Amino acid sequence: MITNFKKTLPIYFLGFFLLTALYSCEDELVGETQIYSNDFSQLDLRNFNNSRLFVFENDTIMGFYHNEEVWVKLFDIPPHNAIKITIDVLAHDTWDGNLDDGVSGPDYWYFKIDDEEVYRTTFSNSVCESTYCLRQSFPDEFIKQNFPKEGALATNIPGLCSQAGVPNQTTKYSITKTFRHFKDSLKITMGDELMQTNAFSPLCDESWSISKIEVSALAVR
Ligand SMILES: [Ca+2]
Ligand SMILES: [Ca+2]
Repeated sequence: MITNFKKTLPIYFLGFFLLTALYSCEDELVGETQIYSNDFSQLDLRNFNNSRLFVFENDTIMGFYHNEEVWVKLFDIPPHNAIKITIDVLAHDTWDGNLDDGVSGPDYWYFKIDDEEVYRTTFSNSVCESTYCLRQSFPDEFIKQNFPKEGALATNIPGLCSQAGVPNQTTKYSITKTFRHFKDSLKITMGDELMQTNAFSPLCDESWSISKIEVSALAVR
């Protein structure tokens, strides 16, 4: 026993040292203040551009979009050095994920901070069988080969337009990302590059909506 203890003790010390080194490299959160929260239930579209609301599944949400951008500007943000953004996105109908055939995809969704793209992914509402499965990049950024609907917040929502009333044809995702940011104003732009050249109405074939945006100002050191 004593021999074993003597052998393993240095390994414990090494592990402790590595863990300490690892954590000391990470940012420490010392303050967090929520500065914005909008689930559109108050019909609040102040400082938005290209926004529109509709009721879907008894919920007022912003949408729906296909090859469009919508943005919101926030002002008078208290002093901070990072910003945390949560966006809840609904992917309606026949999203084709990473499919790269020049007709149906890829189907990208992205967002920008202060006009600079910071996040880009794809969503897929495809079935996934041994012979047919259109992969998506979410929960990672483009391009990763994840399963359709992977990382979703909810999948049991009917389609909206081309799949109206069909079960499980809208998928809801919640995306939370933290970025370095210092300015007292912030512009968040959400957009897509959807492709469906063979559809009579591409907007009806596949589209997206936003059900919630939350922003927190962070102090990290
Ligand atoms: Ca499609
Ligand atoms: Ca498509």
